[in-house]
Amino acid sequence: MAAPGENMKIDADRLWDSLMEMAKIGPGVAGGNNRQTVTDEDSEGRHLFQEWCKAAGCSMGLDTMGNMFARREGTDPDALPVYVGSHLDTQPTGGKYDGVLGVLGGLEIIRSLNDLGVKTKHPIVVTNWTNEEGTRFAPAMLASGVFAGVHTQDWAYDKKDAEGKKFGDELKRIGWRGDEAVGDRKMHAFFELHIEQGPILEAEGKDIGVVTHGQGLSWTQVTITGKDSHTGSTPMPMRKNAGLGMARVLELVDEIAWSHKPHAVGAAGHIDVFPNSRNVIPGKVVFTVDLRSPDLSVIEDMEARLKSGAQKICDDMGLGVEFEKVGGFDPVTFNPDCVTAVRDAAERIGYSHRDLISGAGHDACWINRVAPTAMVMCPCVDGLSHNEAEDISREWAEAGANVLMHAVVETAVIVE
Ligand code: HGY
Ligand code: MN
Ligand code: MN
Repeated sequence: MAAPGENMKIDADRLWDSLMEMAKIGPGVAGGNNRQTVTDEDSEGRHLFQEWCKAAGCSMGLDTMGNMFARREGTDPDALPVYVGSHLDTQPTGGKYDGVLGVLGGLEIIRSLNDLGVKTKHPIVVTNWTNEEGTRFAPAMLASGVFAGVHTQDWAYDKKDAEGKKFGDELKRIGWRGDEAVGDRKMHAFFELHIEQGPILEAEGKDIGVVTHGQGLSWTQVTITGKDSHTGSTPMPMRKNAGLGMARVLELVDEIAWSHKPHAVGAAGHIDVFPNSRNVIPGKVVFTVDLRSPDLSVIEDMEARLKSGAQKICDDMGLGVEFEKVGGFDPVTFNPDCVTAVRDAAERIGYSHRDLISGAGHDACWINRVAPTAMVMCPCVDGLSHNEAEDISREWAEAGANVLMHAVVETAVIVE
């Protein structure tokens, strides 16, 4: 005799159609998405998500960081809800699935439970966390970080983009700054479905990643100052080339990361060169060094060697250098009971699976501080993400959403 809900499955076509519909909002230039946080495109995506949630019978909450909470009632209104979600904002050259699969996978659970007439004791709340990517406004996972008490709301509101616009002003401008106090909500548990954004699951032919840990992250903004001067008439010995200084620091970053192989990683994705003119030696460069590892002591070693090594490079070249920590979080261990619920769900449905450490940061990494949390991952093609060519199969989306549904519903407790 099957246990209640044992054979539940989501509607894979409906999920896929919703993913493709959302992907039409904030299209990129190469088939992906550019739906950056608190832009008009972000607002358009939020409206579509809200419309779908209301059609699925959910009430919608909105907090002062723009976090959205679509609630399906449980039989016990006093029971803490099981939350499930991710983010709808994308990189400037993002894919269609990073974050979106987790939000729409959560919505698909609601839609499927409605179709199946299944009730749960605990309410279920589907969440869209604001500004997970941290591209337009650093740091990443900004709103889930405020929700978890890691950042203050005022600090977050004051974060500026490259044009000097403030996050709080932009959130208000697009009409998605709610009244609900951020962080007041208490959760029974939180689950997040996300594409792996790495090559392991596909390479090993596994359908599901059971995420036991998340690696830690450190973002250090480095400013190197030299002297603008003519690229033609300035003799080599007289140059104060901040661009060359950056190049040597980035070589050092690569060397440091490799020194902690196989898990540590390091690079700079954000680089601003001033004045960025073809015939002017850069007098100033500003770049963000992204260092990550599952081991906190490795992150701390890499940060220390970056600072001491970059200082020496710049001293030897007669350049100035300043460091500012602009983002970071320690390695995360997810809740064993929630991880077991994910693993049992994959087992029960018959999906191949393996335990995994998340290489990327996720909202779940912060929410893990305030609620029992775990993640489900599905493969992505060539492990590629943060690229418009990001791709997954319908089967992978279906597998991830099915496992997510079973883990969420088991935790929310089916009521006969
Ligand atoms: O940076 C990250 O790991 C995430 O994609 N925001
Ligand atoms: Mn993401
Ligand atoms: Mn991302």
